[in-house]
Amino acid sequence: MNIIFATSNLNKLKEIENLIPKDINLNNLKDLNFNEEIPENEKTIEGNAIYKAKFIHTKFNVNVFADDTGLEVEALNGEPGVYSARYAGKECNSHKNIEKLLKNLINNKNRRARFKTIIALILNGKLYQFEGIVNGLISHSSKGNKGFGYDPVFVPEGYSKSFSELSLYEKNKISHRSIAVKKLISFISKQLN
Ligand code: ITT
Repeated sequence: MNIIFATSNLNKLKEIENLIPKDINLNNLKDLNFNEEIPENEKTIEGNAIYKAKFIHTKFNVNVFADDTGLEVEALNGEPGVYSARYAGKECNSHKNIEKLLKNLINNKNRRARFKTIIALILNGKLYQFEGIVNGLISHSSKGNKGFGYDPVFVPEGYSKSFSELSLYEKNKISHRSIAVKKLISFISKQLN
């Protein structure tokens, strides 16, 4: 079966490539010659995931899934959440987003946070959703050089290292994205059999 992963984030693509079994032929937006950013204007992570999947399905009429992910920090009432990508404003990048996050949490003892991924799948015209959550703590400074986004400041529950200090293999054992992707694969595999 052919399926498109509707993302322009190559790190996400790299993370999930190893998880997808051989009987699912994973393609990406470049394979469709689509090089634009899909707009993300919805107010929820679910809304953005569904919007991205529907956008590509409407344009290309293909089986497609999209991932929207947010970092929800308890002491910040769930922020940056759906605004994780542009937390530090329009001209932001991961470094600036992390800087703002650490500043907003300065002197705050409650470091509890979670990553939440929603995958929206459109298979044969029908919409399905899969969720993955990992709990953890926000560290006081960036640690490690692997991964992407907020990985340098996210220490998953039960670990003393940040996601950026873990290998891709180790992150994939426990991450929000891998939990959602495993549910997606299990669902698709049942449709194939
Ligand atoms: P898409 O093309 O798939 O939309 P994106 O980078 O815009 O790619 P999201 O909106 O889902 O993806 O991501 C929101 C933000 O959360 C963005 O700043 C990412 O860097 C960050 N993020 C997403 N997944 C992450 C992960 O596994 N670890 C750390 N940060 C992550």
